[in-house]
Amino acid sequence: MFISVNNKFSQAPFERARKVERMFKRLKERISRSRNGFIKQLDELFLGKKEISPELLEEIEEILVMADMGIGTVQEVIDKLQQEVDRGEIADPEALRNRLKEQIKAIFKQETNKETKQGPEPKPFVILVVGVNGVGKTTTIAKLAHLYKQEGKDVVLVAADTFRAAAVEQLEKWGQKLGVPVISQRAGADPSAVAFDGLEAAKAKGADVAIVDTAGRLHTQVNLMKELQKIRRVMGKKVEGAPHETLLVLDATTGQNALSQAKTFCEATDVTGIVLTKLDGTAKGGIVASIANEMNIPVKYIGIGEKMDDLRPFDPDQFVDALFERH
Ligand SMILES: Nc1nc2c(ncn2[C@@H]2O[C@H](COP(=O)(O)OP(=O)(O)OP(=O)(O)O)[C@@H](O)[C@H]2O)c(=O)[nH]1
Ligand SMILES: [Mg+2]
Repeated sequence: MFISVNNKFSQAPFERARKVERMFKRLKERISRSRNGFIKQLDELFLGKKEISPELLEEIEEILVMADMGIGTVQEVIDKLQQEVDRGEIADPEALRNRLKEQIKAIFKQETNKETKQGPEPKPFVILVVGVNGVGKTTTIAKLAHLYKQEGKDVVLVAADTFRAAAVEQLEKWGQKLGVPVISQRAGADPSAVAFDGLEAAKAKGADVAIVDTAGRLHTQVNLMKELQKIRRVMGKKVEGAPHETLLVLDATTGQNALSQAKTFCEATDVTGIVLTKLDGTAKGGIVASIANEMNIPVKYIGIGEKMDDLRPFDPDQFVDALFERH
C-alpha cells in the first residue's frame, strides 16, 4: 500500500523521490541495532579477507543464527551460497556479501498461499488484529488507521478487547488523536457483540475500513481461542466475507519465540498476514527472514517505533537494502 499523491505539478516526482529517501533513511536509523549487530559482525568477518574458505561460511552461518534467522533458514541460505562457491560463481568475499544479500531477498519472494483476493474491495474492508499480550496490537491498529487515513480512507476502530477497561481507553485515546471514531462498550462486554455492533456502525457510517482490536491471548488458552472463532463468525454475519484480513501481530524482540507463536496461532485461526513490531528495539533483523521462510504467510507490515507513523508496509528489498547498506 502506497500513499498516492495526486499532484500534477512537475516537482511531484522529486518530492516523492525525496520522501522515499527520507523514509529509507528513517528505516535505516530505526533498525540500526540490527545493522550494528549482525551486519557489522559480518563486515568485520569479511574485512581483509581475500578468499572464501569453508571457515568463512561457517562463521557466516553462526552470525545469521545468532541474528534470529532460524537454523533451518540459515542452512538453506548457506547451502545455496556453498553451491555457488563450488561452481566458481562467487569470486571473493565482497561478491559473497552481495550474494548473501540477494539470497535473503529471495526468501521473501517465495510464494505464499495467502495472496490478497482479487476483485472489488469489500466495504467496509474488515481487519481483525490478533496476537499474544503486549506484542503491540493496539498501537499497530492506530498506526494502520493513520496509514489508511493518509490514503484518504474513512476508518472506524472497534474496541473488542473488553478484557480490561484500560484497553478500551487506550484505543479511544488513539482515536481522538487520529480523529477516527472508536466503537466501544463497557469493559467486560462480550467481544463478539462489540465486534457485531462495531461493524454495524462502520456500515452505517459508510466507512472504507474497520479495524477490530482484540484482547491478547495465548494460543494455549482454549477458551480465548474459541472466543476468537466466535468473533469471526459474528463478523461474517454482519459484513460478507469478514474478516477480510486477519493480522497476527508478533513482537520481533522475542526472537524465535515469535515464530512458535505464529505457528500455533495459524493452526488455530486463519491468519492472512503478519505484522512484526518493535524492530527498532533489541530485535535482531533476522527474525523477519525466519518468519517469512518458515510461515506460509506474508509479512505485511513492520513496526519501527511507538509513534503513529512508525508502521511501514513491509518492502523486503528496501528492508534488506537498509540492513546491508554500509553507511
Ligand atoms: N519500540 C516499539 N514499541 C512498540 C512498537 N509497537 C508497539 N510498541 C509498544 O509496545 C507496548 C505494547 O503495545 P500495545 O499496542 O499496547 O500492545 P497490545 O498487543 O495491544 O497489548 P495487550 O492489549 O495488553 O495485549 C506499548 O508500550 C507500545 O508503545 C514498535 O514497533 N516499536
Ligand atoms: Mg491492546
